[in-house]
Amino acid sequence: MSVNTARTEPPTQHAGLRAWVEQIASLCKPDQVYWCDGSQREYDEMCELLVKGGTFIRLNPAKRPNCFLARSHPSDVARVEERTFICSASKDDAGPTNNWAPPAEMRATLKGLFDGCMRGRTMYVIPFSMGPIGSPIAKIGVEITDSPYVVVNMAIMTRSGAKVLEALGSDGAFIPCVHSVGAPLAPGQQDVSWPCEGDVARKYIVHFPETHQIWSYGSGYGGNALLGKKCLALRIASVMARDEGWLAEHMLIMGVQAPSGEKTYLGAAFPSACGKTNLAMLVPPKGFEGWKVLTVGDDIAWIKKAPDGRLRAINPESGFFGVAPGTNMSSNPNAMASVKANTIFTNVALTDDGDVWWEGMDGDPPAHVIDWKGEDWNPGCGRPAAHPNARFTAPARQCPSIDPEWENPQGVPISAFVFGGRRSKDLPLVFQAFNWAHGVYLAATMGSEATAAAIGQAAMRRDPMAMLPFCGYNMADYFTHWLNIGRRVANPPRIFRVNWFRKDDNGKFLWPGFGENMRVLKWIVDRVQGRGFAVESPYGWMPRHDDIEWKGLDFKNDTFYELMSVSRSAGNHEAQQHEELFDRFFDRLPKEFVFERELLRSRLWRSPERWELAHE
Ligand code: TSX
Ligand code: MN
Repeated sequence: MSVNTARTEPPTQHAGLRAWVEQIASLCKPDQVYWCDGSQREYDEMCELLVKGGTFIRLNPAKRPNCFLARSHPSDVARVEERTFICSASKDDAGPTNNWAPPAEMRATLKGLFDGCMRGRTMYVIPFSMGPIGSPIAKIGVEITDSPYVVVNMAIMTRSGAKVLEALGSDGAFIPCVHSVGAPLAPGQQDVSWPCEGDVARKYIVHFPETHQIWSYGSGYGGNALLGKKCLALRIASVMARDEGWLAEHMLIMGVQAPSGEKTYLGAAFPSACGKTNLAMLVPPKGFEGWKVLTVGDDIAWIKKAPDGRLRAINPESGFFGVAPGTNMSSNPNAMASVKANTIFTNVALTDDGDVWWEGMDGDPPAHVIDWKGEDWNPGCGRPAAHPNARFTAPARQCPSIDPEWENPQGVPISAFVFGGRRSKDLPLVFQAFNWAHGVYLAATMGSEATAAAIGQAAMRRDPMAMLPFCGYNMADYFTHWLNIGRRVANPPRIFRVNWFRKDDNGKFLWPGFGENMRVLKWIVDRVQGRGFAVESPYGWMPRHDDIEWKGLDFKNDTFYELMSVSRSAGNHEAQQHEELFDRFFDRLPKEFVFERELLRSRLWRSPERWELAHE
């Protein structure tokens, strides 16, 4: 591999940055150092380099212009939560939901692993901004990596290169991120198409929350390697947000525009496999002519109090790193349009005409493809063609529903927070919290069912605010921080819970979901704007059938009441589970949560076994 040697000299006068890069280079011992400038020319050269090295396959330019396919090592296909560490000085500051190791011990381990880990490779320096450059909410990071795959993905997912160095100046603050695939090359040793550490016990995704440092070793995939995303924008940013009085959340940001032109922005958090990207890019259904959903972000929101006292949010990313399987023209036409060009596909299937394919794409499966492992595949062979966690990396600006305001450095004003999980029973389609503290409780008790493949049974996983794998400190303190935020802002956003996934007794989905979710969004917007009607239920404020816009959909009264019903025994079981969830935080848990749980029990006590909305 050869790169332009002109870029081995540091193109910055920032003494701290230059010293840090020198220090990492002397530890990792790469063949050369390359400072990324973030130009299109550099991106094109790097992709060409990846094609020559066998990591990338250029897709058919007539079908997917400027698109590439990468196949990872079969052992390196997802984030490694069991190897993710929060190394705070005190174990209690990481909390019971994070892996913890003593910082000094971990630093010694990392020193050993990184010593000489880039031999035979180029060390790339990527200055990047999370958020529009110069935004008062944005932060600058610098990722050092030995993976050119990371360089080109970071070029899509973040604003990176020379313009970031310029913003950093000679003494600006940056978050240092060190990444290595952990596969040094001996002199003359042939590289492989996806170098990584094969032994999962030697992979490390490490965060030092007190010093804002990130070290990642052994994996080249997604959140393990693109350190601006989960590591910086969530785990480290959540710590900075606690200390500086803002929120770093695992949320999509969307605008709902009414025919009148009125625009209402929401932040929404869902655990994985709930269709967050689909919601962010929703296409309004029949009956909603003149309405628009506008996408600001699909994964992460940084939310800060503006000078007027209201909360405003930015999307710190500039691309989508979305799950490909299940994405099609009916589930998400805007995502399909976003990946038409200039996109990197990872672990999807390659068609005979040089295009991509995955399970759940429109139309019949092709008669033959090369699967994500590089092997021949046909519809009857019994294996998936794309890995279930196969991804696309696409520029956000290519999304047809992207909001004209998506790069506003001041962010967009947030009027509501929506939290939702995948719950096949007991939880209604939508309800609104009685107040901020109740809403924080609803968010913290969110959970989702993941099918345990072995028994085909749904197992509930609580995932407070969808932040369980992403909070860089003790989650009890995180709940307290949320409670505090509500006291500090003017007009705190209203808080809602949704559940698109409730099933009837025959196992059939009660709610059509997808574009039809617009009807729920409209009720949320009406509530926020002070014109929506609701009744009180044990869980929160709920719409009656008449309070939802049904134009264009024939949705029966009785089905709606089944979808919205609350069972007292199920509610009590739920409250019991909340208690078990929160017990592990001991006395660090905010007292409000104990009282919210007892208030829930009191409301259930006063309700009939099966609480139903009054039929009109
Ligand atoms: O993304 C989904 N959303 C949100 C869309 C804006 N999915 C896919 C989840 C996997 C990522 C959904 N699946 C949604 C949903 O609202 N709802 C469902 C469940 C469902 C699936 C199929 C049907 C209905 C509901 N089909 C028919 O009714 C014909
Ligand atoms: Mn995510």
